Amino acid sequence: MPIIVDTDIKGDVDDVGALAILHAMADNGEARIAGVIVDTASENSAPCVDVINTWYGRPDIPIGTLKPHDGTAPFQYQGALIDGTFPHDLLSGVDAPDGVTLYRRLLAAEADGSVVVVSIGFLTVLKGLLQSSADDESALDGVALVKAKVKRMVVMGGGFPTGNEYNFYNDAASTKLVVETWPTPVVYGGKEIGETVISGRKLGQTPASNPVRKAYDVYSGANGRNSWDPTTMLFAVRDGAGLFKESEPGTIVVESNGENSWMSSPSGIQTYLIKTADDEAIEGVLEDLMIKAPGMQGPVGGAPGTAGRGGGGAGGAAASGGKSGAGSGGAATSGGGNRPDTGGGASSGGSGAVMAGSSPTAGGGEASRPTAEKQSGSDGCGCALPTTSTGSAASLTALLALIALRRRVTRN
Ligand SMILES: [Ca+2]
Ligand SMILES: [Ca+2]
Repeated sequence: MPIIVDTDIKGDVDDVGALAILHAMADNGEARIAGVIVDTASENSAPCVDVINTWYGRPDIPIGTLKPHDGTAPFQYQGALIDGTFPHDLLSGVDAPDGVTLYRRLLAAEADGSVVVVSIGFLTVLKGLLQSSADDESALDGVALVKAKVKRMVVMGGGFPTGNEYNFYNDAASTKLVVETWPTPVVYGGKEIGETVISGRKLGQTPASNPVRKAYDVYSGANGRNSWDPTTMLFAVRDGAGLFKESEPGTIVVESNGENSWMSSPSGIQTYLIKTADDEAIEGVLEDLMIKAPGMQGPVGGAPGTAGRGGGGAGGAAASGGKSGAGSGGAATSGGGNRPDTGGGASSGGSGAVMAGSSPTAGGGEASRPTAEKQSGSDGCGCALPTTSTGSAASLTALLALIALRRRVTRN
């Protein structure tokens, strides 16, 4: 299942958590990450995505971004991620392709009706996609291209049955256009879904070299964060999985100020999420994914981090088994994460503007939640997954060869 993530990774750390659990699920073979679109004007957002992708062994996942950039300094945890501590080669969003262009390229390369778009930020670039015209990427205009390629979109936004939520009101005009014209099914994860689900508190069990841990540390100490984006991501990949169900079909209604309401309708192609499990159960699933070492395909827990990062590429390769390109799309490759991004920089960080010193605890509020752990049944379990223990040396050798090849290709 090819996934395109649309993120405002900047102001809130739960975008980092959502990317982390997506990579963990990709390592399980549950999804393939086709690309990531940044919907903020921060030139520091795309490098943050590249840091996370690189940590998980997928350094070449295409990343596009809203343009032009606003020239703002790295914000809060952004500074800690891109100060050179964590490897990545996309050093600025300036070097990333335009988000609409990349959307069109990614969609054109995928099989008809296959793509899941996960929007965990503003709908600004999505508006641009819907308003786009035929170009070198595709002969279809934006609406037709989405209709052909996108199976469904899952959106963190709004509140249900009524709401007034940040992702929606921050760019209300884009929100209104997208929700009123998106031509395929949409599932909305409202603010109320992730509001009381706290995740990220177990990241201290992972290596200090884990940028996800670092981002959460900088943002909120060991207190975790509300899980608006992670819950939405979890549903996008796993559907209900005993944790969520969809509402009756209907249509979302968004006012010009971004407030939303809901109209049930048997002919509607939109739904919103309803929780069917308690928050602790959802937290357990999210935490297990969030602390899963890159590339590991076995159970979580037990000396996280000892697996190192070498297996990441193997996970990426395994994740590419979904439907790929056949029958439609163009010449672009469809292997998970093997397409070169356009980041030109060769070195991996090393300098850059370091803003890490200041670490205001933005967001605030949720620290009041008691940290007493309820050991949910899923902790340390991950039971169903097989442990593959053979062939690791051989696969490591193959992986190193693959990395060497990829470097040559990427660097021209
Ligand atoms: Ca990269
Ligand atoms: Ca977000």
